[in-house]
Amino acid sequence: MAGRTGEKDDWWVSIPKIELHAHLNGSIRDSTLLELAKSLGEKGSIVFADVEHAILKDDRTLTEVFKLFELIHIVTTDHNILTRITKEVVEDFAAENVVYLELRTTPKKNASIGMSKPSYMEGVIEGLRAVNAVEVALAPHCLGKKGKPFNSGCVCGTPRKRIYIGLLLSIDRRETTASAMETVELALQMRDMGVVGIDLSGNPTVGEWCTFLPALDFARKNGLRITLHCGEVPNLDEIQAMLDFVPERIGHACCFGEEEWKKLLELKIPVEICLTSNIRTETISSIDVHHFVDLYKAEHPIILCTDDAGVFSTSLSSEYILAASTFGLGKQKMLQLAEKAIEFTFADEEVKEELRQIFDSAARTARRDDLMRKEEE
Ligand code: 6MZ
Repeated sequence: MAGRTGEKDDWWVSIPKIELHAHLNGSIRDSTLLELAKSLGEKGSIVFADVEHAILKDDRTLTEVFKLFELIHIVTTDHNILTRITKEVVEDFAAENVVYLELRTTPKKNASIGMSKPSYMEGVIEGLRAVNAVEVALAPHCLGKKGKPFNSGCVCGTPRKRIYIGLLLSIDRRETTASAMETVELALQMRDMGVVGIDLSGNPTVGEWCTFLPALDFARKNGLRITLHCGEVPNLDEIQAMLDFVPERIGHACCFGEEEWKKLLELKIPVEICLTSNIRTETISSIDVHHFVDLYKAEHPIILCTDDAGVFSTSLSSEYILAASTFGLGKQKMLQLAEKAIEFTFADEEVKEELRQIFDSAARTARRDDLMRKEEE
């Protein structure tokens, strides 16, 4: 993923960035997905020739995306594979200078391989421990011994870059109330393992808001933060109900009517914006009419995110380049946009303060480079 931008895009890769909307299995590397699918094909569990096209295809409607997720889940729902994917995804984000990553995933069960929701998450946590390229620090700072990385691999004597990680447990819209409640209970048990909140996601044409509300209420009462996929399809009653819940953040906000816009702006709920995802899935007809621009002009809190960097062949740097070039925003403005995301993370104040220092230093470097360039001209 990090390699998807070219040399002229180095600046965008080099600036610190915050990723708040990334689905673990959607961020899988193409190369890993192909390799794993081939290996399942060789074992006779799937017919590789049938799935190769689905994996390599670039443009997918929302329905096709959820079909692809079914395939991805067949390939990845295994403890060791989850560990590998988690490690790779974190290292890919770190390679493009994501300094704080909120990674979300749906805990799954698969009795045939002895997988429960807790053991699924153990696979993910092992992946965080396996990260080599950077130091992993969990978002609630008070958890670990201060200054001690969560991962064990070390580059002797050489200080490594650090990435802060917060985990969000996702509830899939296909789940029952009981299953959603189970996920929230697991999230509460895992607060000392970097879990900071709950996400509601999955095929937006499936399931009812009232099914998930008891679990989301319970999560909130117990101090978990909540982000909802909201308005990926035009279901205005549901959008209204979700806004009335006043989640800490929402994702997408593509298919809002006038009333819903008004409410969103009044409530100032931060929006996770996923440009490439919205265009590829055709939830927005073209990039120049994307609501990013209206929200940006209204100074509404927004955060640029990838959604599914693997599935949509994108990276966070590419999303910044796309926004800057489409909406005519200069580097200074984009760096400010990146920095503002700090306030919308589910991290504690101590981590936020460390992130502020990282961004202050990046802003100083950017100003100095600007001055030097002007002197040379
Ligand atoms: C809604 C999405 C999504 O949880 O297995 N997911 N839900 N809208 C989207 N926009 C395209 N992209 C991904 O990651 C994959 C799961 O995340 C949700 C879906 O439930 C998908 O199955 P995990 O790690």
